[in-house]
Order: sequence, then C-alpha cells, then structure tokens
Amino acid sequence: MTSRMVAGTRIDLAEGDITRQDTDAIVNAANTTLLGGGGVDGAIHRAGGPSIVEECRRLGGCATGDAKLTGAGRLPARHVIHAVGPVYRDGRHGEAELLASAYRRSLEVAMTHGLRSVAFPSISTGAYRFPIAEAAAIALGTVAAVAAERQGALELVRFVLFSAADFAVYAQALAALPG
Ligand code: AR6
Repeated sequence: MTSRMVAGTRIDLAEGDITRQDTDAIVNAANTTLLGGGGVDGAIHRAGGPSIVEECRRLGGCATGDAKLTGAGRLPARHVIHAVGPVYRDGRHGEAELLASAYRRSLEVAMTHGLRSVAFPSISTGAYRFPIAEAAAIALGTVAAVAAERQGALELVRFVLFSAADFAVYAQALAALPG
C-alpha cells in the first residue's frame, strides 16, 4: 500500500479486489445501461447480490462521463457509485475528458451524499482499453484537483488495482503529482 496526502485528502493505492473494500462507497466501472457486465461490474453484482441491479433498473441508464449512486447490497461498502468511462478508440474522441468526468462526477455524487471515503477501480483500462499510464495520470490528477477545490470534504480516496503491474503504474503517477 502506498499513500499520499493531497490538500487534506489521503490518496491510497492498494493491490486487491474492489468488492472487499469497506469504504463509504466503492465505484463500479459500469456501462451506459447500468444493467451489469464483466470485469469490475460483474464482480460487484455477483458479490453484492440482486438488490443492486434492481435499483439500477430504476435509474434509466447513465451517460458516459457521468455517475449514479445505489445501495451496496451484501457488500461491505455502504454504497456503489456506478461510473461510466469511455471506450478508448484513438484518443481523439474526447476520451481523456470523458474519463476525467467519470472520476469527477463520482466524487461529486459521493460528496452530495455526505460520503467521505471512496474506493475506485482503474476505470476504462480493462474491456474499454484505455492506455493505463495516461488513465492513471487522469485519475489521480482529477482526484487531486477535486481535493484541492473541496478541502477536507473527502477523507480518503483509494485506488484498488487488480495486478502488481497496474499498481506500479499508479504508484508512478501518484509520485509525479505536483505539490
Ligand atoms: N477489483 C478491482 N479491479 C478489478 C476487478 C476487481 N474485482 N476486476 C477487474 N478489475 P473493466 P472498463 C480491473 O473491464 O475497462 C464491463 O463489462 C481490470 O483488470 O472492469 O471500464 C462493464 O459492464 C481493469 O484493470 O472496466 C462495461 O461494459 C479495471 O479493473 C465494461 O466492462 C477495469 O476493467 C467497462 O470496461
């Protein structure tokens, strides 16, 4: 585990499984239907049980770059924030902005509900094929920017990386953050 304080918010990096996190919310790497899928999405719905998809059905989907909140069923977290990252094409279709927006909207949804600790997976870098080094810089840069704007509103933001290789990429991006 690696940690760094940024503007009153602790940013943690951990290697592991997002479904095991006991933060106020965990973030799902969802798709626009919000009706489930593979990867993180499949793992969250499997571990959390059917109440999550039942709630999702009532939300009417979610735009790319946006995020919506549900309960967390049987998961140790209290809430799931379903965020939709972009499918990576060639980097010229607004992918960077949409990825930053997915992180920013997730944090806004958390803060709107008074949630102070949030765990993220590496959104868009699996099935959606976003290059991970660029994605890590966007993810951490966006969290640092929101932490600076909203001093103290977020206690902990944890990135839960699924492999040692992904962890190493995020560790490098965290060390490269200014300040
Ligand atoms: N905990 C943490 N990270 C995980 C876990 C887990 N349990 N499982 C996978 N990862 P992905 P995306 C990593 O594909 O690229 C779904 O079908 C994985 O190794 O889950 O945003 C949705 O329904 C990778 O590094 O999300 C969408 O259709 C990262 O999490 C689509 O996939 C993200 O991989 C979204 O694709």
